[in-house]
Amino acid sequence: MRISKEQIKESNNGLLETHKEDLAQLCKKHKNLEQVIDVIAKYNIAIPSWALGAGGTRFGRFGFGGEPGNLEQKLDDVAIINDLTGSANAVSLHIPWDISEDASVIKAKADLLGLNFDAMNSNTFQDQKEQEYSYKFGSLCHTDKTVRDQAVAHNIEVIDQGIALGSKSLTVWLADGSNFPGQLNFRRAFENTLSSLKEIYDHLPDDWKMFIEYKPYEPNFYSMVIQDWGTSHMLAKDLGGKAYTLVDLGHHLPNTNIEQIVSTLITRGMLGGFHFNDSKYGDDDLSVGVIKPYQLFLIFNELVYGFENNKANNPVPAWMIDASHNLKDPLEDLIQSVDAIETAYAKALLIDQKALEEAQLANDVVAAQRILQDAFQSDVKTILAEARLRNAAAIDPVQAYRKMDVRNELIKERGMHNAATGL
Ligand code: PSV
Ligand code: MN
Repeated sequence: MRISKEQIKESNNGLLETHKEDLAQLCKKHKNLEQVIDVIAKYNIAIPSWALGAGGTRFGRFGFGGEPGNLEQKLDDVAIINDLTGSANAVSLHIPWDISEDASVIKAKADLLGLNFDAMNSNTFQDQKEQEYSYKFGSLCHTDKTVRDQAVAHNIEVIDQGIALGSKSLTVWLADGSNFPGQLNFRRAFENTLSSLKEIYDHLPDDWKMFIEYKPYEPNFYSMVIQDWGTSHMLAKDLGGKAYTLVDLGHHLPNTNIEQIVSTLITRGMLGGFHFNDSKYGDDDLSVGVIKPYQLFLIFNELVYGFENNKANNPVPAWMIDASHNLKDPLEDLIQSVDAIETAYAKALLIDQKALEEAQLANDVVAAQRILQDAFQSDVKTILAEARLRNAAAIDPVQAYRKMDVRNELIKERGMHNAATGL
């Protein structure tokens, strides 16, 4: 199904008047309001193809009616999110979960829907049916060169698929590591990983980027070969100028200061990509902003500051959601995540950076805190609504989605028992 411009207009009708009044009020309050609205209106976040169906845990998965059963239907779902929010014009594919049999058909469909292909994600953390060698003891780090070669070949295949779709980047996340002390030799695992990554990197077109994602634990619980941003940064530096670190918000030990990591990476020109999600305990993959919205705001503060003072010529990161859940309607959930990301971004854009710098230089801790908290406590709903209106999207996307009864339309179209590929 496709949402029409008329449906969106209709959903906005009852909300327009109040919105205009709110906007007029807000204009009086913030000097840089127009600029903030403009940034938010132009901002886009890639939707992960694997989050469009019901997620699961290792204990179970509860299906959801009208799930997309193939890649074409997943694109339709991303278009629904994009039409409603005006901020999700890209999809990030996980291969082989979302392999496209005929890339030209998929590309044509995406073009028609106004969607791009963001980073391609390889998968050497699961064995596939037709696969010759197992990744049980690792992939790019494996002790056996034949297994490493197979994992390298898979990544090269993913790059080739991405080229056909118009993507410009590859995200490598490795589950490689060990569950027991002594199981692997750290040094050998690192060297093997680096030389495998070099082979993949050599295949990367000049205008592509490689993002190296780190994670401290899971699925391995004693060691992960790429456990932290430092390891990722080291690997990227050894590979060359097209390799960057990717920060997944769920891939840190509890209470890690992620905003400081973000700042350091931008300072060094090494922040390539972002996976947004939220967590209470580990890599919980909860909807963005549900647990630690202040942390997300502080991360955006570093992003805003980092890109305004971008001496290292850091490219604009690939922004992606990486959440998965087993309770909510995935489309409503993704809309909520897009909303939370933009909320944090808009609040960070309201920070008076000049005043903050003055407070910092004067060591006025109280003033610095007030400046941050003033921005965090600002209500930015109207800013997001105005940005959406300018993109011909819905003022309140979740409400519009419900009013249009999208899920039931999808169930009518696809049935109750379509199961999406993915986690
Ligand atoms: C691993 O936890 C990860 O964050 C990687 O990005 C994977 O590709 C993705 O999750 C799968 O959901
Ligand atoms: Mn991730």
